[in-house]
Amino acid sequence: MTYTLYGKAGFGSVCVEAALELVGADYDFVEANPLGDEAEQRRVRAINPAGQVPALILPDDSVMTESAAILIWLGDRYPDAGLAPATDAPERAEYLRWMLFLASSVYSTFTLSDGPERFHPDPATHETLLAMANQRRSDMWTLMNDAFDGAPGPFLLGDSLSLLDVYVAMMSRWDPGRAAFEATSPALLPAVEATEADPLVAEVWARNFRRQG
Ligand SMILES: N[C@@H](CCC(=O)N[C@@H](CS)C(=O)NCC(=O)O)C(=O)O
Repeated sequence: MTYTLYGKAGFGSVCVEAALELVGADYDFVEANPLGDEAEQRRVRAINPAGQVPALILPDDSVMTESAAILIWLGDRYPDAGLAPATDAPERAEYLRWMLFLASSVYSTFTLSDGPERFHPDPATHETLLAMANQRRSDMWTLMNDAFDGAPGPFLLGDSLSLLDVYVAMMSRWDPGRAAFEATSPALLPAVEATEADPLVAEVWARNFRRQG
């Protein structure tokens, strides 16, 4: 059962890499830069027509994309790893809610940052678009932070690490940086720190976020 993960250090493949490590799956990592030159972008589009990573080739050779879907699928596919609430667990609804929130409301702001020209052709608008994407991201972190304020912890869904923690921890490292995340999301921070203290997660982080503390 070998997977192939297409990704790049520090990009959205990080959470899938961590999930594959945590479930104990065999996988090969193939470096693919969706923001690289035209040839590199063509290579990514050959795997994922959206031109994005992560993309995961499953053992049956089918292709899976969309980070939240991949995490949810892996969590369900390896129930013994205990990284996702079972379909009948009380935490399941909250797990799905926030996994999808992160993909649709937080990650989507990076889609704008990665290519504002895809949203408006006039370069004169891009500075404003980028500023609005940053503001929107900050607002969404605040909203999620408020929802988890006072939650028992130590992880977002309670006693044990889930792929929701891994997803948040990855995005906490992205623009505008960890200090900004700490300011907007103090209630999420303890779970992020507990996640990063997991030895397997720490190894993945060391490979992917070399320049950040
Ligand atoms: N909805 C996708 C978004 C993936 C995504 O935007 N990945 C970034 C790298 S972190 C990327 O490939 N950006 C290049 C682009 O959007 O053209 C997912 O959740 O997997």
